[in-house]
Amino acid sequence: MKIGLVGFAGSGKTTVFNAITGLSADTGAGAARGKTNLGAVKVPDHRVDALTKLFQPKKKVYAEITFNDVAAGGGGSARGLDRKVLDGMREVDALCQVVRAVETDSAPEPPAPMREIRDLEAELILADLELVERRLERIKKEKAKPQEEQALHAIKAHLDAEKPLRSLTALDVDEGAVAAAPPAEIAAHAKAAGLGLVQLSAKVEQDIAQMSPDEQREFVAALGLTEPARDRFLHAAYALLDLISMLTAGEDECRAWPIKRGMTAHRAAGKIHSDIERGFIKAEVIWWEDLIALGSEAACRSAGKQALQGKDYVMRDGDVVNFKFAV
Ligand SMILES: Nc1nc2c(ncn2[C@@H]2O[C@H](COP(=O)(O)OP(=O)(O)O)[C@@H](O)[C@H]2O)c(=O)[nH]1
Ligand SMILES: [Mg+2]
Repeated sequence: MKIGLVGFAGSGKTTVFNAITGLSADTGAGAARGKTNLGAVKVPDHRVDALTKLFQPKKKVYAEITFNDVAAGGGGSARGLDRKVLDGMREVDALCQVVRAVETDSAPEPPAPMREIRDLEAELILADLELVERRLERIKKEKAKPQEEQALHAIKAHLDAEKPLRSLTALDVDEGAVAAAPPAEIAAHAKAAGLGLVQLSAKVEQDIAQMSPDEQREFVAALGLTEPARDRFLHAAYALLDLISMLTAGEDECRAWPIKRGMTAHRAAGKIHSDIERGFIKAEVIWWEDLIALGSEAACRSAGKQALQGKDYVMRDGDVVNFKFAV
C-alpha cells in the first residue's frame, strides 16, 4: 500500500514525511531538488502482538504502508507539479495533499489553505484531462477501439464535472491549534468531497517521531492529543482505502495482511501467493480472540471454533486464516 505526499513547494511535505516515518529527510530551502523520499511505516496491531506472545514465532510482521514524498524536478508549475511528480503520483494507491495553515519562515505569503486545496484539485483534473484527450486523439487515428473510447469519454465527463480524486488532506497548523477543530470551511469541503482530513503540527510531530515511546506519549498528551500524527495518518489511510487486516499465525511467523474490505477468501489468498489463489481448496478460519482464549489451533478445532470456508467467504478484520491449496 503506497501513499504519495503532494502539495505546493514549501507546504511541509517533507516535514510531514519525517513526522510519519521517523526518518530525517532534508526540509526547507536546503533540501536537494528532485530527490524522492521513500519510507515504510509499520501499522501497530495489538492482535499481532497477542498472537506473537502465544506462538513465539521466528518473525513478527506488521502491515506496512509506504509513504512517497516526490520532489519536483524543477521546470514545472509554481505548484510543484511537474512531469516527474505527476508520474510519481500515478504509482500510488492514494494521495495525501499537505496543506500549509501555519506561518513559516520559508514562505513569504500568509497561509491560504482552502486556495491550496482548490488549486491542486484543479491542476490534477487538468493533468488527467490532458492525458485522456491525448489518448482519445491517438485512438481516432488508429483502428476503432470502441470499448476504450467509450471508457475514456466516461472519464472525461467525470473530469469535466470537476470531480476530484479520493485523497487525504494533511493540514499543517500551528502547534497551539492541533487539538482544536479544523477550520469549518476545510472540514465541510473534506466531508463533501469524501476526503480524509488529518490536522497536525508537522514541525512538532517531526520532533516527536524522534523520541522514545514514553516521551512520545508525554508530548502528545501535552498537545492535547491521544495519538501521534503517525497513528492518526494510519487510521485515516485505512479508512480512506477501506482496508482491513487478515492475520496468519504459526511458529514461523505471525503477520497482518492489509486487504480491501469485502474481499473473498479466494482473492485474499492471492495476497499471500498467486499459487495459493490458483490452487485454492479451502480456508480454515479462526476468530483471533478465540485463538488467544483457547491457546491453540487444535483446541479451537475441538471446541468447534474453526470454520472451513470456501472461495466466496468474505474475510473479516481479525480473521486468523490458514489456506489449504494444491498446485
Ligand atoms: N513553524 C513551522 N514551520 C514548518 C512547519 N511545517 C513545515 N515547516 C517549515 O516549512 C519549510 C518547508 O517545509 P518542507 O517540509 O521542506 O516543505 P516541502 O517543500 O513541501 O517538502 C521548512 O523550513 C519547515 O521547517 C510547521 O508546522 N511549523
Ligand atoms: Mg520537500
